[in-house]
Amino acid sequence: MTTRTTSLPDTAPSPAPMRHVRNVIDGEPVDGVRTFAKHSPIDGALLADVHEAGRHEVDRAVASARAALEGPWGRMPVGERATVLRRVADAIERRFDDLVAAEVADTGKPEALARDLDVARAAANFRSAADIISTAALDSYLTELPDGRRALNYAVRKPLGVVAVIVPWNLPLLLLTWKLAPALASGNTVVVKPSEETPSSATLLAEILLEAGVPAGVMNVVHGFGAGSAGEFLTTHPGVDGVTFTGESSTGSAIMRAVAPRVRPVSFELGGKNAAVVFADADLDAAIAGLARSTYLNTGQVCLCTERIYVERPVFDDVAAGLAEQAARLRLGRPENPATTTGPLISQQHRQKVLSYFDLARQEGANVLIGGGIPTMGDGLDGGSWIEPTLLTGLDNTHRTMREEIFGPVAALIAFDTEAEAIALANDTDYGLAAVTWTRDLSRGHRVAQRMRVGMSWVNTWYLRDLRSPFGGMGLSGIGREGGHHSLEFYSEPTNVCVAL
Ligand code: NAD
Ligand code: 6OD
Repeated sequence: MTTRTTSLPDTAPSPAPMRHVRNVIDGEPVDGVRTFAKHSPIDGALLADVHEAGRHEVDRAVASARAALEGPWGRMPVGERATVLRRVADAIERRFDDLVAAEVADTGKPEALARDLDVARAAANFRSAADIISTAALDSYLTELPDGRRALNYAVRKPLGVVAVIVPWNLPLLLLTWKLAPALASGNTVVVKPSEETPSSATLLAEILLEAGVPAGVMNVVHGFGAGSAGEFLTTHPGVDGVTFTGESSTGSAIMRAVAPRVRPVSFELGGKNAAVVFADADLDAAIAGLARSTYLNTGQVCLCTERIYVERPVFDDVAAGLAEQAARLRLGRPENPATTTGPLISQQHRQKVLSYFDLARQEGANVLIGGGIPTMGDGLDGGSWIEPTLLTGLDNTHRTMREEIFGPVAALIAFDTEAEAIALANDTDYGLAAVTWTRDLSRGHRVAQRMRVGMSWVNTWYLRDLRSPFGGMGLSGIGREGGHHSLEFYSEPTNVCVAL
């Protein structure tokens, strides 16, 4: 065990008052059938009691969404809807600090990260969806048949209907708004089921939407768990027209089974076991800094994070040493301390899972270059779910550590000798979400990036986003793409109209 506290003195804030997080149905706070406790990942303190929705509350939420769909929202002209979405973005910016506080309390992530990534993206997601729906085109054809008949074919976009939006805990507001904004832009109404670990920002967002003039019932929020709880009640509900889900691949599989009897569309953003490939000609300083970011951002709890690093043999030792040095520089600590780079894992349960992979890696023969355990934090933080940023070598693709998603601050380095071998190693996975290639040879960068069997392939950068570009995964990493017109395709039902001329 090592000690990893921030070098600056931390300021322990006075304990926040206990919060009560309720469901939001038809614009009103609604009690659940029982409550469950939400603990702080920072120090383990009890943060809130959360009202768990039962079948009855889920029924009410779906009925409220249906009524709103059939009301003015479902019939609102696109331009007007886009204006409302822009007002939501403005309202998010007005309530920026409240959203940051909610996100930081639930996740323990550094405040700067919540500001720069999570909450900033929430506003951007709404503006982007407003722009995209305002300029979205659909097919139209002038049809001329050999027998002389002529017709005008054109498609009109209708909402999918009442959409279940089920999201995880790692980037709660970013991932919720990434789905919610295009769903609303397309005229749908929604029932959101946030993660049981992060109930706060979704609840606050529902309030913000009402403030911005979105009618009650357009966004409902139900809290709870998956099987036997709100998640299952929602995905099996006959009034739900489609499910958009981000989370673990095994949960995606359970949701697919839940909707199968009613043949409803699903959009899945699932797990990953993402590879980075570093060629010997890469700008090594940039590559090492990029790898540190792609491995450790958000304590490794981003679906796009790198867990497998393939390095061309001549630079293997330099990359391993450089990345271990970067990991050693990370500062674990309180979110409000500007020196903090790295927060805790989301929960004790998730830490147990990540630690079990550290044990497995050792059993499989890994060398632990840095980390591999629980840090001693002091300052009242040892009840939190802190973990050491970790780097491994000595494994190969046959080991479970290299095949299963860990979702923590850990990656393993493996050497390769040829470009073909690097591509084969990177593609040797059941997942297919994201990859990164580091090289100064841009021809090779394009060539390798295109051969990666993933939905997102970066070259000399990572997690640089254009919100219009397609986002999603192959294999165990998901079904469908989100972003720009790709999102609109999931959230809309086009109807073709054919008029004889
Ligand atoms: P999870 O699958 O455990 O939970 C996600 C959500 O699904 C939660 O709201 C949960 O309550 C709900 N849920 C769980 N079981 C359910 C069921 N049977 N029916 C309905 N709902 C159910 O995932 P998590 O642990 O919250 O998040 C981490 C996972 O999410 C990782 O695997 C990560 O890779 C993945 N993820 C993927 C992306 C992406 O874009 N591909 C983005 C973020 C996270
Ligand atoms: O940036 C995004 O739009 C996005 N969907 C990120 C997903 C990150 C996964 O944890």
